[in-house]
Amino acid sequence: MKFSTLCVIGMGYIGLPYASVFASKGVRVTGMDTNTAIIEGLQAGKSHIVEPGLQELVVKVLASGHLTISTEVVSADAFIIAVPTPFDTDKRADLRAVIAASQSIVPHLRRGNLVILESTSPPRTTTDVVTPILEKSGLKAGEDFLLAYSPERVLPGRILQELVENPRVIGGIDRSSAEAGRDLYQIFVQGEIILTDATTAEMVKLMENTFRDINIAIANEFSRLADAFNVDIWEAISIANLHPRVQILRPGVGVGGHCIDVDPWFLVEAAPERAPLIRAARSVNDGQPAFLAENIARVVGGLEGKTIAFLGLAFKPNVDDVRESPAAELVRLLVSAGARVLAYEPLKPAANLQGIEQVEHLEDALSGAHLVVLGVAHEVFKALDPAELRLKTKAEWVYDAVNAWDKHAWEAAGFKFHGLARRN
Ligand code: SAJ
Repeated sequence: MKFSTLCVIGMGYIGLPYASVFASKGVRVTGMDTNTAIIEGLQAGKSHIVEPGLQELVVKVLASGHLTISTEVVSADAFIIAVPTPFDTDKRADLRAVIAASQSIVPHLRRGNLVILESTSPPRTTTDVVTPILEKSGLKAGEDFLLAYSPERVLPGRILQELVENPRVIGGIDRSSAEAGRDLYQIFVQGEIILTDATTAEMVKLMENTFRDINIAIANEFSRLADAFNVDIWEAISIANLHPRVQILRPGVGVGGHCIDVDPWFLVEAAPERAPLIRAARSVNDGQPAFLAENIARVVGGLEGKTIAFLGLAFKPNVDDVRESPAAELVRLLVSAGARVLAYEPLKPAANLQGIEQVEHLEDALSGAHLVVLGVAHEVFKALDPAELRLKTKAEWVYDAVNAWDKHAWEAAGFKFHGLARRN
């Protein structure tokens, strides 16, 4: 099948990069979003997402006329739904955006069109939720139009590279839909394209992120055990990982973002009695900020009256995304334990996070601090020189929650150095 026009619904972390890459390959793309602030920014050539290479690409495809930004869905050969699927307070998938996006396609759906759902969704969403909505058009899925689920699997920070190079799974509601999906993504995907059915593709996506969540949970649990036995967890992991079939991930502040800490719940929700391990891993990872807050309090002899310079609010290193950030959760716990915390996030200097006092300059955080906590291993923080920091703060302690700093260098600069499960 040939595709010359495409409408991408949702101009977020996934939709915008995809729309831009398709446009750069000569497809006429309309990028649609309901958020007028995002649309106005994009129309003015400003990407609202910090991702290497994206701003330049957006400017280029807008200028070439291949990408048009709109608040309306338009007719096209293919539609991609790339809207958020968060969970609600009961940890159940909130599919309102997927439902609204599907409904918005109905008036524009024509015979021969292809619709792709990319948003991470609970098993059977494509067949049981999206299909009946699209069929309100009077057209029949599989007969009159094609429908597939194709999960995005790109890593924030490497999106433009991974969306081209990663293997791509396309789950059709029937074989022709999967094949049409392959024809669409072949426009730029260089990785292997694997065809399957829609529900398998939905489950594959959830299994990938759940697998990672459980692996991070065991790393976090090991860090707590190492702390109890006064073992340096980083040394222990590096030795264990010499085993040819062991690959322990990194313990840290916890798991955040909008994927790995959300997606496992979609499996729990679908069959709670069958997913005890997934639920347990979630609670270990969700509990990691509290473990660290207690650990930090112990190191400095209580937090009441202490001022902390806290470095990093993003959900992981080298991204500006602060959604569901475990570092932000740790800040809130330190505050509720009595500390004054001045948080510094160079990649998002004004994140406006509830309950968090953020400063724009590192110096403002450091000047009155008793303790410096490293919460996110951004490259800019790794590059800090302890001797230079010594001149900017009277802080007695340094606490590295993410194993990014060299203990000896900080001690040589006159700090008392502690970290997550570093031997005392
Ligand atoms: N983290 C650790 N220790 C580790 C690795 C990660 O504590 O060893 C933490 C991070 O700091 C962060 C969280 O886990 O808070 C998640 O970060 P991540 O880099 O593991 O993953 P995401 O959320 O940026 O992207 C994941 C990826 N999924 C997998 O690697 C299986 C990505 O490929 C998916 O496309 C993405 O979720 C998504 O959108 O679903």
